[in-house]
Amino acid sequence: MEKSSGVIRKLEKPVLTRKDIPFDSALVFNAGVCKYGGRYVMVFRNDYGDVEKRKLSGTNNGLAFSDDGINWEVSPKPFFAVKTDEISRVYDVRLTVTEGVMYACFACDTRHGLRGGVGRVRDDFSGIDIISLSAPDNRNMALFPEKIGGKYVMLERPMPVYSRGRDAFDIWVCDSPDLVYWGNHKLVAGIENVPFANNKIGPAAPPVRTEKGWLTTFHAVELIPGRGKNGWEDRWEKIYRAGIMLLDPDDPSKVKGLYDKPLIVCDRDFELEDGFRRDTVFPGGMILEDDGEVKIYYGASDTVECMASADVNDLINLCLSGAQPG
Ligand code: BMA
Repeated sequence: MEKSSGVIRKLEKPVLTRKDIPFDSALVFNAGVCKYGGRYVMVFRNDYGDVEKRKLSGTNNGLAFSDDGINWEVSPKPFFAVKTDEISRVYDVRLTVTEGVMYACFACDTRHGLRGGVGRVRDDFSGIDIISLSAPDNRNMALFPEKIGGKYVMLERPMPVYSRGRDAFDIWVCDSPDLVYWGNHKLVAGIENVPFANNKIGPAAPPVRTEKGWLTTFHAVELIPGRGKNGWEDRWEKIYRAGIMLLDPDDPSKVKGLYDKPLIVCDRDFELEDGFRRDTVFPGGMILEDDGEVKIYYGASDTVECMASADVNDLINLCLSGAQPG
């Protein structure tokens, strides 16, 4: 079986599964995580439905808190769900604390396309106030934890279906004076820069600042036509792996190094067992601790939420060992 990088240490079980959720829950995954007010805060995606019949009926997002980043207490009610005539659901939240304020980037399904949202998490955790929604289609966004050159900065993954073909998506960066008006879009990395992707790549957890630059995970998708049944659906032909790269501290459109092999793959039974979409790793949270430990939170098989850790210098060295695209 394909293995995660040797620098990665995984916990022996997921940090959150549907069994931990005090409300209707079938799949718990793709969480955003940050440190705020001395605690760890998580917003996780919760797809609910009938697990026995393998039928999903909706999505909301739950909230959880932790003192150590490993043991989580889940709030009793769903935290963030939007359903209007226009918006059918919001999901895959990534949390970033910038200048002491907690923001959330999230995906938003609408009648007129897939949009990426930026919102402010209320101080009393009563919800998220939406600040801006991107033009469609663009739903994978991750905000940097600091302004650069006086501007908010965000990684994003526009979806140029008309010109690039289905699913040929890359990682871009843009900036904004106010989190509403986004511009100055630049390409960060293309699919061709990631040897283990043939389909699409996209931002994962919000970047963390290190002495060598912005360290950031990304998701990389390999499509294997004919791979067949790998989960609940009749067909799941994609493999989602997590990669890692290092971006220039002052100009994050410049890649200082990109590790040319997968960082995290699904290689544990608890990541695969009864998985909705097996072999899917989707990181949404990354925390750099004072002692150099990096915690990476990722959805596994679109079914459970897991955590792995690594030493920050090991991750930087991996990026610099395969230094491209330059
Ligand atoms: C993407 C998103 C993610 C999901 C992934 C794999 O397109 O929908 O939420 O984890 O597919 O199913």
